Amino acid sequence: MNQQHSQELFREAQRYLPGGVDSPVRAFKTVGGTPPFIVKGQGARMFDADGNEFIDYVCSWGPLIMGHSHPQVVEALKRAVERGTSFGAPTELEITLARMISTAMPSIQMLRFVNSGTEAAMTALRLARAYTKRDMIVKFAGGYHGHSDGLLAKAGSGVATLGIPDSPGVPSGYARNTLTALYNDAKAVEQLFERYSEEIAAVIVEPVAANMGVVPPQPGFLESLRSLTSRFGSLLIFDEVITGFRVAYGGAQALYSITPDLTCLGKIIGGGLPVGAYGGRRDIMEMMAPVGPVYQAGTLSGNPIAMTAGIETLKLLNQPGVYNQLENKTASLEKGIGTAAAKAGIRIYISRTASLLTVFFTADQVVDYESAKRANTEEFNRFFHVLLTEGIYWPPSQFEAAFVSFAHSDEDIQLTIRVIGKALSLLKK
Ligand code: KE4
Repeated sequence: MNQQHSQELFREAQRYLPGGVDSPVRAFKTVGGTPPFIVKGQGARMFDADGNEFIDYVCSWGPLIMGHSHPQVVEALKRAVERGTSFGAPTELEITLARMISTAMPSIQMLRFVNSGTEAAMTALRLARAYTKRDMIVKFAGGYHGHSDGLLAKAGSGVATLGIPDSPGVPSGYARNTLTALYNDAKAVEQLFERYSEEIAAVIVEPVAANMGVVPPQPGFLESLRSLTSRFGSLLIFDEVITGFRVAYGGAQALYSITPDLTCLGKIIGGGLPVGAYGGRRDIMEMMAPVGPVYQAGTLSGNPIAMTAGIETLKLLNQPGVYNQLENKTASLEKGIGTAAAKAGIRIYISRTASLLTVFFTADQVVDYESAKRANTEEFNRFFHVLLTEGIYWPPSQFEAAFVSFAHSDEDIQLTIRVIGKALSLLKK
């Protein structure tokens, strides 16, 4: 695959941007090689600076569930941009998108738009702390909720100990209030509550984990978190930045029939433009300024261009049969990969929820971050590069999700399966 122009651009980018990127995973550091510099996205495809064409399974890390440059979104954006890009004043578009979200997810009685999932999760935790007057939070190893200081923390030695920073620059004082448990281990969460009961403000969880690779909740796990937080007067925060409008139109809270107290959203609700949101129970949300004392603000929050892209995307999703087709496309991909792996004699574990999928290079079941980390990343990296060379743009990390969009045709899926079959058979050699 000719990457001469991307290589030149990557060198130049690294003069101005750390690692040549604006978000670390894009630099291909764990898989190696040169990231293609993209010039265009269309439907399920992306095109790079050297003229290479890829079937895209990153989809901007989730937002583009209807594919790149969907005509309905593009046309609406063209009209919107001619009316102005930002006013720093309220618009009806914010009401429209907020109403669509609240109708889809009734637990969200009230919400506020921000500009990223990080802002949404950061503010939801500030709000939970203010509402409960407690400082501690519980998260899960391998769970990612954006890069705010308190969330870049990992378990200290042993589970029921205070958190320690997971990145330089995070003060230990911030990290110590973050307790960590293993995903799907409700018993560990109960132990944390028994030890820190009156101090835990909230549990924040990806209702389908997707930042350690895709790891669905085991039966009873989410229900346990709901009952524990209710029992101890803490809040349950669903981080649905990935799962919101992805695993169902009503998100994971609809799929698993769990009502969280607060929900974080992002990605799809912006339709490819920067949008995040946090929302939930009215009595909690009305603590936010200017109604209540908890402060949060944002220059471009709810801007009309981003709102337009989100509104059009949700309109497209809220059509009969869309999620059935997404399910069928991804189930077909999953089946084809399984068949190809069996034929190649390669032991993999495919983990899927709806149109989220991860191929783990391990023979064992993956139920949490510890089991995910046992995957063979060297095999994954070789797999990744065969796919890229053959025109399949797979997520450049074993610990990320592949995203199938409505724009992926049956032919795209069959072509992908053939290429994956080739990649797996080459691993055998
Ligand atoms: P952003 O700040 O990147 O918009 O959202 C942070 C975030 C919050 N919650 C969940 C569950 C998330 O997955 C994310 C961000 N997801 C990553 C992909 N795993 C974004 C890709 C990247 O970091 O470049």
